[in-house]
Amino acid sequence: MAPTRRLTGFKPTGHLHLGNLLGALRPLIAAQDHTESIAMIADLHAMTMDHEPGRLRALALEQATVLLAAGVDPARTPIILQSQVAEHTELHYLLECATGFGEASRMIQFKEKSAAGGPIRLSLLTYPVLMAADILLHDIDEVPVGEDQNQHLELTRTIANRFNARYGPTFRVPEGVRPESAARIMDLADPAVKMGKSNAAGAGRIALLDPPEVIRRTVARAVTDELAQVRRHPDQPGVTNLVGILAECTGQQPSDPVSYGALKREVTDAIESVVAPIRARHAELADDPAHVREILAKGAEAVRPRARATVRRTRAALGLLQ
Ligand code: AQP
Repeated sequence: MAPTRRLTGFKPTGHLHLGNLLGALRPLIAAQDHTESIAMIADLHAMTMDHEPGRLRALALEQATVLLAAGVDPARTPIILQSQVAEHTELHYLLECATGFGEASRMIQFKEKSAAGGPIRLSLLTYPVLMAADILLHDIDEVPVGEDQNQHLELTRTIANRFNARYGPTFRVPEGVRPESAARIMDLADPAVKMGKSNAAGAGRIALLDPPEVIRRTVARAVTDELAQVRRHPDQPGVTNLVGILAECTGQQPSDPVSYGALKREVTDAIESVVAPIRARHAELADDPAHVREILAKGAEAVRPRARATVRRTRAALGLLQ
């Protein structure tokens, strides 16, 4: 049986953080042995909100470098830059011709982000269609999705099923899967929200390239509570998050009983032991950006034949002259 094909994407809207590592990057690396995965830096998705061109370029290269430093093996898992495989945008347009305005405007993320005010880019509305194109282009079987992406994956499935029924079998219909690790890492300064790349303050974010001193300070300032009990409990979101991070980083629960101070020291050490090798390898790789760019070019080359075939199939199904 052919190995399962998976797609995992990272949006270069900021520096990759501990949440990205534990929730997406480690599962991707672990799956390299038994899946045919593609790692995608979704730079086109990073342009749906106001963006700064130089920063986008720098972050795209940095994320590719961090993926390599963390252990993504480009020989098994092509690392691609979304914008360098032009078939993504071609299929995006073709799928727009098979998607309703109502379907796109119903997406919760669009409603939330557009409600924030300011000019709204049209690409924010059509972004889930581009995501559908990303997935359908590569004949993906499985997409690891967090809850916030469920609705977009469902839209992908709807578009694919409807297209297949209307124009003939064209797309493989993907399944959403929960990542192997159930980790949802919360912001250390505000455990009610997930750790994110573009959270305004970023005071509770651990970036994978943060120096040890910054990590120590961020954990030391992590929000806890007055209960003085080291356990996972809904009434203790801050402590639950720290215990969860410790468990994910070490595979162990904290030794019991332990003070919050001791817990934070254990968490700091555990994070440091996970990120130190990534930081060190990143420093080596960052010395040779041409090598990383070459890996991206090779990744694009590796996925292009399948992408071209999908676009050809789609164009033919829609009645475009070949
Ligand atoms: N806090 C998190 N805990 C666990 N997993 C997480 N992921 C993101 N944050 C956490 C997973 O990382 C992958 C890549 O995420 P993304 O680049 O698409 O961005 P995102 O999901 O929107 O996360 P961010 O970091 O919060 O980005 P911004 O701030 O730009 O919106 C995904 O698999 C995601 O589930």
